[in-house]
Amino acid sequence: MPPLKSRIDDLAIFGGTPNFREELHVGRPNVGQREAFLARVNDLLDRRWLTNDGPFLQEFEKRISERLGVKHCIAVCNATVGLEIAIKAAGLMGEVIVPSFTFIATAHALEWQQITPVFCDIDRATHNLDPLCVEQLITKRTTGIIGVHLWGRPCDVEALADIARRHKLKLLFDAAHAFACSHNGQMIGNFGNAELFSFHATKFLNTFEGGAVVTNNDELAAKVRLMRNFGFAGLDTVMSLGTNGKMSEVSAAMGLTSLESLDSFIETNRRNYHLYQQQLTKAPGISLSRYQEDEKCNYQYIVIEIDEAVAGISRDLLDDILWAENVLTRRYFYPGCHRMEPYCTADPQAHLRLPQTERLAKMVLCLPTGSAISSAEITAICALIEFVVKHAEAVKQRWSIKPLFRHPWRSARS
Ligand code: T4K
Repeated sequence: MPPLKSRIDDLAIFGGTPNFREELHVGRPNVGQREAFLARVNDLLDRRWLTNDGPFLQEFEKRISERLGVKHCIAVCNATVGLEIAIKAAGLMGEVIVPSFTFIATAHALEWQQITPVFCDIDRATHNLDPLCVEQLITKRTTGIIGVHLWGRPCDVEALADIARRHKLKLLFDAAHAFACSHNGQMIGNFGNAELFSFHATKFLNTFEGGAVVTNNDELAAKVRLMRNFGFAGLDTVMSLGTNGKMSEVSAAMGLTSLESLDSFIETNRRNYHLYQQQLTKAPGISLSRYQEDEKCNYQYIVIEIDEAVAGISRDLLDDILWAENVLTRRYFYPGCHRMEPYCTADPQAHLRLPQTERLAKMVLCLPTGSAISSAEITAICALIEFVVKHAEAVKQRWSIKPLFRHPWRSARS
């Protein structure tokens, strides 16, 4: 790493040398014990059993159920298909209330099956569904609520369950971010009618692509299991509509290997989070979203909020500055699902009822963490942010005159 910046001309955005030679990503995969994984790959090749409810898949499902204390785990090829299956199996139709401040998959999984996602505002502090807003959006067509445990921080599970019970709605949780997290001492995976995890490569526990539907409901689990495999029950009997949502053996092998390193992945994330927490104190207007540490957390997202009025710099300019330094920060989940197709055309006024979503979508930035980043790199990222905020006025002025760096995605950005 080159020495830290001392003048604003040293910033790469103005032609200086980038702070980092190699790109630092948000979502760099964690890889567990390579030898253990390769041994499993040899096993599955020797067995010539590559997919369709193989032994690794069954073991993976069992390990997850045990770890979470949940009755059923049905592993799937990715969380999006898992969500689609859970939605179908739970019998959702008409309208379903979801946050807009989430990955687009949450909304698409509904729209894909002609169910209207009704976007609901979030709580300013937790970034999760605001139960008061949920209640206001219930109509005769509403059949369910999908809460998202964003960044792995649990929704207000009790309030949502109460609303669902009173209005006879189904309650699912998109727990894509929340594997290995708990709420009131109980593991995520045990709430609502079913919950859904993602094990995509960018998640702290990965199966390359993958996910799992978990539930304590026997009937729902049986439906999901059938639907994951085209509705087949036996060699030539189809019991229901289904799709191909199966997880392959190589993914399950990666999942088992990842599970063996789970505690060390979490420990690394926890260390990184504390380092960011210690070092981001000197930049006014920059606040780190906190985890509730008396619960189990996976700490997989480092989320900062940039209050432009205090920091003197916008989230987007800070994002550009960091990219120029090879810190590939992400503006998850800008601009909110309601501002993306097909939803913005279907409901162009949705932003009017989503003030917190609109506000946060302009403030939030995710920073790199995980096992691919070192403590020294985190320290350097924090020093960079501090430097930029300290010189915010000069940086802004210089930027308005002669920007040298263009964000590679600038043309696709608003
Ligand atoms: N619900 C929620 C709340 C979700 O966040 C997600 C997924 C889902 C549902 C659906 O789950 P899946 O169907 O995907 O299982 C990434 C992930 O693709 C996506 O899984 C995740 N959420 C989302 C938050 O992040 P992108 O479009 O940002 O991915 P991409 O390709 O830009 O990669 C992110 C960064 O990671 C890049 O800097 C590159 C780096 N990377 C990525 C991959 C795949 C690597 O270094 N190595 C890799 O192998 O969506």
